[in-house]
Amino acid sequence: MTTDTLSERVGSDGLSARLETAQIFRVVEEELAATLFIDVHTHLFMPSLGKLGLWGIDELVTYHYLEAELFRSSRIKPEQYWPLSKREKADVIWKALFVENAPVSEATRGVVAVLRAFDLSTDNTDLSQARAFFGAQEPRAHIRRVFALAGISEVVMTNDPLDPDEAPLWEHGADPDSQFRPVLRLDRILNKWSDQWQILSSQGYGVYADGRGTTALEVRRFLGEWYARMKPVYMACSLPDAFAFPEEGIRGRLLAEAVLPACREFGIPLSLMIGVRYQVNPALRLAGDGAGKADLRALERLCADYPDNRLLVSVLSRENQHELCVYARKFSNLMPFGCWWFLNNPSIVEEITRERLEMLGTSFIPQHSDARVLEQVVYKWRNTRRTLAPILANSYRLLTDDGRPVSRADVRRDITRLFRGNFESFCGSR
Ligand code: RAT
Ligand code: ZN
Repeated sequence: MTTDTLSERVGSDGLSARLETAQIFRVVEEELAATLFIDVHTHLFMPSLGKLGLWGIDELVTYHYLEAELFRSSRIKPEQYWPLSKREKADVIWKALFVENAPVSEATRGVVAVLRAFDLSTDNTDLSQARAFFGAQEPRAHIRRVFALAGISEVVMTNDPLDPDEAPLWEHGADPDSQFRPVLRLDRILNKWSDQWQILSSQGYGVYADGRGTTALEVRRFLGEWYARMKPVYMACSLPDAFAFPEEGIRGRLLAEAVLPACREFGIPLSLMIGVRYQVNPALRLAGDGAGKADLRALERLCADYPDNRLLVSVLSRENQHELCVYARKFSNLMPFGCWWFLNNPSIVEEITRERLEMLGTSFIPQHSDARVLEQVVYKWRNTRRTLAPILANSYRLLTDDGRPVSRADVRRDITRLFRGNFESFCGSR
């Protein structure tokens, strides 16, 4: 249901009327369902970026979250798995995680919920019915249907200008799409400089392996050119648990002398996703990263020393969540967002979201999907709504108990702020 149709049904009196305690949960559920969210971080791609955009059952079943689970429930070894075709991989995972075991993990349940959303069987022993269904979809109409099922109006992409498959598409003028907002992702530049600097150098930028001379200025010029090409809503980088700032290394220098000044110049935030332990098991490839507790004093320095930069921050370790809230209370240029990757499970989302509401009110962005496969937004946003409804309702119940009545208009304003307004105002787009 759209917000408009809901308000017609409710009427303006109903909007401002005090809610009885017994009504609160239902109203929160209705408002969560009626609000179209902005998905502030995904790995989805707009149609003009062609084959980069993943969708359909074989991609859903071979999501790297499921690949990690495969090696726990099957005897297959990574070296036997990787040479298989995409279909063969999906068949192996389906058999191990969906046929021979009950798909109770968050990532496996997600596939079940997607099948159900499209009225497909959820307990078939093979994927033929689902393959026939997804194979018959027209991509653009399918995207519209998926967004409607997920209750989202737009998604934010992850666009790396040094990705050899992606960069040429932008250079040839990929058609923008208002439902897919670009993000200038800096992982290759900031985390893999020793492999990447020669690519910039070969493109005519005066950069050096050790970062001397014109390097930082030239990286800034590179960012400026990509800003003009992509019009990103923010720049972004994932960072290890050992991230430190300030630091003498190349990453610290490029951050201070190229990235932060460029973000200030363009008036956009920098998103930092802190706490990855890259490739703790390289045999698992994309599924081989782990998580570690970071020293958030690096974030304290960034917030304090760069008050004119805005930082959108997600931290991967559960142990860092409370500190992140404390820092957000100190620095209004810090916006916590999402329950990222290993945290996107109902038990942990519940804990983190309650803590954030208690410490920050509605001044944070509760969740992003991190979807890599289009249809994942259906289950990820469904799960977010399901987990958040009782948490929000409980906050309003406590508030009512403490003496402040709550109306549907309050609930609508808060949900809109959490899932749209905070992002829009932090990114300067509204
Ligand atoms: O959650 C994920 O899919 C991870 O693999 C990462 O991509 C992470 O979200 C990131 O953006 O670095
Ligand atoms: Zn991501």
